[in-house]
Amino acid sequence: MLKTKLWDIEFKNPVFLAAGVMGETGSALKRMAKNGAGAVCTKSVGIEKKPGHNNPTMVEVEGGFLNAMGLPNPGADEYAGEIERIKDEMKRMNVKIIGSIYGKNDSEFQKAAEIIGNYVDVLELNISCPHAGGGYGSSIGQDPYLCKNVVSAVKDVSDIPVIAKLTPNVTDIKEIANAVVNAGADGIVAINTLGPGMVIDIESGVPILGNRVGGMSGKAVKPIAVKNVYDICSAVDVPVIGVGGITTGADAIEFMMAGASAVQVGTGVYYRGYDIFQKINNEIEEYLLKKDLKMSDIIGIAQK
Ligand code: RRO
Repeated sequence: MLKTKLWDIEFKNPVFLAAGVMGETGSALKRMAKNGAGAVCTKSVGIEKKPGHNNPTMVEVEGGFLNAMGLPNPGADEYAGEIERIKDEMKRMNVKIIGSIYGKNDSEFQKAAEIIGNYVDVLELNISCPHAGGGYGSSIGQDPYLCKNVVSAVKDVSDIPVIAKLTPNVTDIKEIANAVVNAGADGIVAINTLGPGMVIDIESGVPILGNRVGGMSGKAVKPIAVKNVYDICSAVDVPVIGVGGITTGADAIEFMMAGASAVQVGTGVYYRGYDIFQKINNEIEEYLLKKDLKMSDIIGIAQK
């Protein structure tokens, strides 16, 4: 009932692990797979090892979390080894792997794609981190010209689906969606975290995050994510994966009604535990059974 075909890949269900949460090691990915995710996405990986920002890298706020992890990762070559170790078991469980990659220019994205692309089912381009600095992240995702160049550079060296993860911190999300799709993106993931924002400790007067500012995730960003997905789906004709504050089956259904073909869960893992994937799948199934509907009946109905 929950089987979802995107491109020529069949996913056992449409509830995936989002980039950045529980994705720093192969064993963490495997754990999410065992808890019912239809696919798991790696932490964003670049061509070189990066230590990330100083602690604290995450702080809870009303309605969500603010994070500035700072792209910590062991580099593409070493991360490829992490995936290699879990590959067979993921196949046995029928859970697909999405490799999230980042870079500061076309050639860095291309190199990361050439390495990670050999180990995963789908490549997700992170052009949207709101606090990455150094030419990474949303400085690419806010500029349609840079978006187009990164996507076409990666498409030139890839024979698996390439999807772009977009930032909500733009004036015209449809313009960005059109730019990545015209450059050959096979799908879109929306949204990355909102902001950046800041939380200040009023005893010391010092911003709490080590990086001072960070991206907002969790329940409070959900309406913004739903609207972005809705707008993107009205502008382009590729599969869209919705992400941003999804905690329940009802949340996932809302994204599907906006037009998403699948969803990703990140911060929700902190609210409902590792088995959130199984829980959301059960809740979607209960809804569909109760209403006597199929998933294809609800995808995009809010567009009508
Ligand atoms: O590592 C991070 O700080 C981070 C990344 Br790469 C991202 O894309 N989004 C986010 O909120 N944090």
